[in-house]
Amino acid sequence: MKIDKDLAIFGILILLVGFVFVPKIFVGSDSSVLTGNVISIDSGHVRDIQLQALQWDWSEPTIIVNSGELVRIRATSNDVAHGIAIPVVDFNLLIEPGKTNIGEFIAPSPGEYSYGCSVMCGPGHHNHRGKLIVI
Ligand SMILES: [Cu+2]
Repeated sequence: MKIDKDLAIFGILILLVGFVFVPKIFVGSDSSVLTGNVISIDSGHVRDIQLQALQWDWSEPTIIVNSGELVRIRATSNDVAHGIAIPVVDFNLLIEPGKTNIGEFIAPSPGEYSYGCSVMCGPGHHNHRGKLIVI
């Protein structure tokens, strides 16, 4: 009779573990999708921006993104080396002729921000600027 009682207690413990801990694992993984900046990564959404830099302009002089989304810049140059610096998100990506360089940042809170070339690319470098609009 002692063995049957131990088995019953063991069975109850197994059931409790199943009911208490297993649902927590599923709730935990579901809720992590809904937190913080992880949203855009977990949902698979990436804002892909193809950007070509040239003396002294950009293929996308105005970049529009949604606040909180992951922005991926794929940058190329057909002339000389440039760079794209977006101070508000501490982003700086070198852009080299004949290459595609890729960088990512999380779009900040809504607003209008400026970006500019971070590599001395010739006499027009100081006006080599663009706009980042976050909605
Ligand atoms: Cu430049």
